[in-house]
Amino acid sequence: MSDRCILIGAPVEAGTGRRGADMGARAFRAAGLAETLRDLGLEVREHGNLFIGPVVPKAHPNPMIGDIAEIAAWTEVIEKVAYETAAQGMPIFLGGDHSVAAGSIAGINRRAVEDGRELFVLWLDAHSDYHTLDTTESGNLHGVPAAYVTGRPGFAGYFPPLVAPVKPENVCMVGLRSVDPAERSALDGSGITVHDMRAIDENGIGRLVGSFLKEVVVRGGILHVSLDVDFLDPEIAPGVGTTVPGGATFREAHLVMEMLHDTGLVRSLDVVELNPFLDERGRTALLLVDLVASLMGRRILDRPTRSWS
Ligand code: 5AB
Ligand code: MN
Ligand code: MN
Ligand code: MN
Repeated sequence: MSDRCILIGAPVEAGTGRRGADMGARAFRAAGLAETLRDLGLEVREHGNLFIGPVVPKAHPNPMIGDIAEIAAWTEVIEKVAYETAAQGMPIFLGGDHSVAAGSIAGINRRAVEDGRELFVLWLDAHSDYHTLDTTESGNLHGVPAAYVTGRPGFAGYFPPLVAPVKPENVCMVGLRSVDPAERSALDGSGITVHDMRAIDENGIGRLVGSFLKEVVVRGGILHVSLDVDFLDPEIAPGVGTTVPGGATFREAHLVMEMLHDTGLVRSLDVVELNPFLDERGRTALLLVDLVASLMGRRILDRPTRSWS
């Protein structure tokens, strides 16, 4: 874990069906993200918000898909910044909808492969986001990034070419409770580890995440965390477009963040899908700042360092 955080705003909302996610990055800043990280003794570099120029619309045979050219342009910009900033510190991508992760993870893994490192991804989400362009029924491209970054077919000619796909075996999804039929059958046998809410109820989130983290340690990997706000229960995190009841609790989410910090393996982070237009007096933004603080080392009490191997 680097002592230098690089905050990168990615005001993308063309990947969702609801307006307002493009204000997410602003809300994280208003909720005091930079100040909170500095209070933890970290250096914070503000990269500002990314932008794309005008794009030429492009059609896809799937008639539900709308803004594919815009998301492709965002993916290209974000990929480049991810690749560059991964060599300078810990990039934190402030979404924007989850299509941001198509670019962030692609660029982070391009850097990892170049450095001879094995990248693992912890995907914290109510959804698996494992649709291809052909299987998405909503046409909302925040539902495809996990498929794109793991190299599922059908993106060529629409999304930027993927230099380095992440191995599906290196991806662990936690918190799932809304998976479409096409995603479900594609996940089966994909190699991706999936823990739905029932698995969390039965086993405890600490045990499930702990065994994944142990595997990353044993295999000498590094970790990217992709945190979709809807991983959290909507009762505590209402500021998101795609609420699904029965999500992670306050303590479950903090525990994951605290465990991630203890491993020292996290090199990059997405915090996505925050929609300030739907939030209540900033409470979702404030909760996310606190979760990032736990990930970056805030703790209740000091405790002996756990051995992960
Ligand atoms: B999110 C759904 N599977 O394809 C679809 O919020 C939801 O980034 C996608 O996880 C949710 O539209 C995307 C029904
Ligand atoms: Mn998502
Ligand atoms: Mn989601
Ligand atoms: Mn969502």
